[in-house]
Amino acid sequence: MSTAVEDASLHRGIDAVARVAGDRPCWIVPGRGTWSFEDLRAGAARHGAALRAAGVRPGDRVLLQAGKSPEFLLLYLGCLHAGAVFVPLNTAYTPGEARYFALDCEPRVIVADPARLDALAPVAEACSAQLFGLDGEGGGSWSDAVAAIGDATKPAHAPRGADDLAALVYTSGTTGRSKGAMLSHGNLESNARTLVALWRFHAGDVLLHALPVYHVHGLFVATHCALLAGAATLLLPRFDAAEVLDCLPRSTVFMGVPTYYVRLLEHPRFDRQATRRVRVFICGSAPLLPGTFAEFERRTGQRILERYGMSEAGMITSNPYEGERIAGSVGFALPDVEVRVAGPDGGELPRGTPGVLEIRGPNLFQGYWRMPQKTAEEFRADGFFVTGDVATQDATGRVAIVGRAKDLVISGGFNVYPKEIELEIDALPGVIESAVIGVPHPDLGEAVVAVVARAAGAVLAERDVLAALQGRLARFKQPKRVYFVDDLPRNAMGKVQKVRLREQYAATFAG
Ligand code: MLC
Ligand code: AMP
Repeated sequence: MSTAVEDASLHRGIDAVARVAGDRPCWIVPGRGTWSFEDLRAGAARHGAALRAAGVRPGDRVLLQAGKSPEFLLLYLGCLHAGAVFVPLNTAYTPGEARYFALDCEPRVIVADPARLDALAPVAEACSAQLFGLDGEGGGSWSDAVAAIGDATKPAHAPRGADDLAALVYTSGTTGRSKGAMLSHGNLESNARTLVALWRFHAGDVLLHALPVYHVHGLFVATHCALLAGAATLLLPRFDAAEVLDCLPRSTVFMGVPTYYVRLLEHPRFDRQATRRVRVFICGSAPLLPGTFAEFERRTGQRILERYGMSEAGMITSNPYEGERIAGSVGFALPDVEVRVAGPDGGELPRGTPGVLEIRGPNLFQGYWRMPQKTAEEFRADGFFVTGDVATQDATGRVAIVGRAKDLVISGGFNVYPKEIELEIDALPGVIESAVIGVPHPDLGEAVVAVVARAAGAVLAERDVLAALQGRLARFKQPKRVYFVDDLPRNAMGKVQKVRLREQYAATFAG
């Protein structure tokens, strides 16, 4: 915690917009109702007060693993109000996985879906956290705690410096251990304001929000853009193509991962008429296939605006709002972000040569939580961060992501780190070793496949491997197929040749 001279709390920025927006709708939840910007202001203050009442002090972590709802977002805003560090967790994580995150970030408060409270009770006890429930309808003991805050209680928000932490977002690593990316108030606000200007967000917009709110895409990019523009958000609990289609005529902006666009295009109703009010469709988190981009333009007459980002930096590059949006390109560095395509020593490569993308800017995170060594390894001496994404940049500065130096699978927009799954599979009796890869999947972009070297005579079938992973790993990380081999292919250095495996199993989900 720093002694903030100047208050640079993101709460202040959002609250200033909300005060002006007043009674205008902020979140519209079909089937539940509408929350105005004034409701948001009051809610953020109440949730902040309830956090304080639960013992949360500025800089303390608050871990949330619950369904998407206005209350989820109010708790996030309450954290900003109280100066706490918000730690959102994917709802698909098992209690075992949640335990790892909790022990790592040592939250003062854990709020989780009521159905998970029994499983999480030992976790909360292990890290001396208070445990509350919050369901997708806004009910649960957390809401009771918020309701118990009297109307007369109007605490001032906690002032925060630009470098003070606002959130920890867990992102896995090549070692299989997840790292908490420390995002500051300054990181989040600068990135959001840049995007509001670049994508021309304004108070008349209606953002259709179908993304999960525990990741950078749905929580920061989508939510912050609408809030800081004073725009309304149609908040859907999850992505459902038919429901999105129903809401599009009331919307002006849509954001999604490539799978959303693939699924929308499967609907015959998805056409020019259905999309006529939407001024921009934004896509990211995983590569958008040129075929999807082209088919989208054919059907709607609009070009998807693809952008590129990551948990450690929010958004980094974007195709232009005005100007050409090109398939296979993620556009240009954001106005306040520097990018360079570099070789292994960090030296910039000639334009057109593929290399690892390195970035620097006010959006760049403060390092990995309690991992100074790991943080130092990922930064160059001049402050550039090594993304692990392989890119090219053309003469005009346009960036294309052409591969990944990091061993990562992106399935339906969720990151899966093979090492984590390999460690689980390798521990099974009868397994010599395993290699987990991503192969093309028509719906998810990539799907997780495990290739397992089985010991001679071992009786181990695909269903045994899958059954063993059940309950240990979130479902989206579990392989969609398991193949058995005698030996994994290796190069002269003895390294498993995943490229060969990806080629060999590329057609697993074809057709
Ligand atoms: C769900 N399942 C998945 C999956 N999502 N499997 C693999 N990959 C996924 N992404 C599995 C479930 O475990 C279940 O398995 C089955 O699919 C059906 O579950 P579901 O919940 O009904 O799935 P569905 O609602 O269709 O979800 C798919 C999806 C969702 C694509 C709509 O995953 C999604 O919203 N993804 C968005 C992720 C996202 O926001 N990423 C942003 C990261 S931020 P079974 O076997 O039990 O039936 C980031 C930075 C940046 O990357 O640049 O933005
Ligand atoms: P995460 O760590 O979950 O934030 O995921 C970030 C990663 O998603 C990046 O490092 C990229 O590998 C990938 N990514 C995000 N946007 C794009 C995009 N438009 N095209 C290709 N990959 C992307």
